[in-house]
Amino acid sequence: MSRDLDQQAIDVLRQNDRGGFTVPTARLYPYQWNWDSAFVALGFATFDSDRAWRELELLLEGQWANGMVPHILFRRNDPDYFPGPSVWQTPSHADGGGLFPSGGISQPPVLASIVHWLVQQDGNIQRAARLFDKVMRWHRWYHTDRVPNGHSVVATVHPWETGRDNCPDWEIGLSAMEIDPDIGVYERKDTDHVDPTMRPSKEQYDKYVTMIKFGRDHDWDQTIITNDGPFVMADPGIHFILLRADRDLLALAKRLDRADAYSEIENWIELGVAASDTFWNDDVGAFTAYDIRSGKRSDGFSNASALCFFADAGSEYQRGRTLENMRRIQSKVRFMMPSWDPDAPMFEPQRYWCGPVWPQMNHIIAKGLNEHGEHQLAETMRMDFAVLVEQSGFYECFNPLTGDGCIGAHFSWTAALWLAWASPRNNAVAA
Ligand code: 9WN
Repeated sequence: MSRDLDQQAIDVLRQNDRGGFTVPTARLYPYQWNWDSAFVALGFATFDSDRAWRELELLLEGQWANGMVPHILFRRNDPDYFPGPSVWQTPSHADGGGLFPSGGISQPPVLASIVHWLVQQDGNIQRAARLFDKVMRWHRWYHTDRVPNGHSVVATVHPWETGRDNCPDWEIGLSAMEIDPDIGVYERKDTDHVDPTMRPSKEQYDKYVTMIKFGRDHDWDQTIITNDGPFVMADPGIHFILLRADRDLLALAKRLDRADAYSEIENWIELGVAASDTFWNDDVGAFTAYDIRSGKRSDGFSNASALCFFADAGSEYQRGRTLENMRRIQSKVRFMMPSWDPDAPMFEPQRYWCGPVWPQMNHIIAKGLNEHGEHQLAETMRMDFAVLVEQSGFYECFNPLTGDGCIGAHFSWTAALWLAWASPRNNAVAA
């Protein structure tokens, strides 16, 4: 059974391979996505180490002159996806964009951690050395261009940048903004491919498109977008992933003997540790999102709240309360870790980031838990993910109450994390 699933997972990755880069799934997401590719590399690394590195190298081909690595790379136009390159209208290579059109925002920067783990596995320091400066420049972009004036926390300017698109966390920023009356008529494609009750609403899409229009109208000037854009919130997901990635980048710098980079990265880590407290919401007992402009805090526990362990952030008290929340949530669902608190308003077990379990989030949450001695909960998350795949297949995400697969099937990161993490073969490797 699991041997079959290993083979099926390899087949999914091969089928989604477009020649050195992987699409998340055919038709619904027909381009290369940023954090998807990083996780996908872990799957390739289990059977083709060269191909794993290639995935990351191709992702970095999309890097902009300012250092940003965009959330989507549009190597060629594909009418199956909205919003495509003609909507984003990002700068050409000559004007500071990447080698080809892309989105004008970024995504959670898990890449440095993945590069570090790949080197630990295959020792290929030459491949890592070739990526190092590019990853440094991306982190520098996050620590400068995405920090609003007068603040010390990395912001996010679009829910898509967080990778947790329609999480209820973003309602604070969304409800404070207006839909631009000039966004024009557009045709969504996602709801042609999958059940609309699993996807964001029309109003949310109008606001997502409004944010794109703002970027386009300002020639994708990231300083203007970060300071004056329609949506400026702080995401514990990006914050904790970046802090962990900074730590892994420092470890990588040491492995590569890049002493010239140490003090800059150490400074980022110091700032990141200090900024963690600004996410703490004592009423909830968790690190939650907040709106940079109004200071309003989200009152829900999301799977990003559980990433404090991964970042090695927070006090013993803060981590203890986070664990209490996770145990309460565990008693409410069959499968850990839902993306939104089942006790909070707006929980919907099948709607995207309002409830479903996400494989890549489970993986990094569990990694952090293991590193903090919470082995039982970490193993529950791994086993839950394994059962979800055995029961429903390689879906994008899963209903935490029933285990049904949601949205995209034959999904790349699900196949990759099956191979790299959940497959029983990994027990054999560890034993
Ligand atoms: C927008 C590709 C991406 C993931 C995100 C997920 C979803 C895109 C969309 O799909 O977002 O970036 O069109 O819905 O939310 O995390 O990277 O798999």
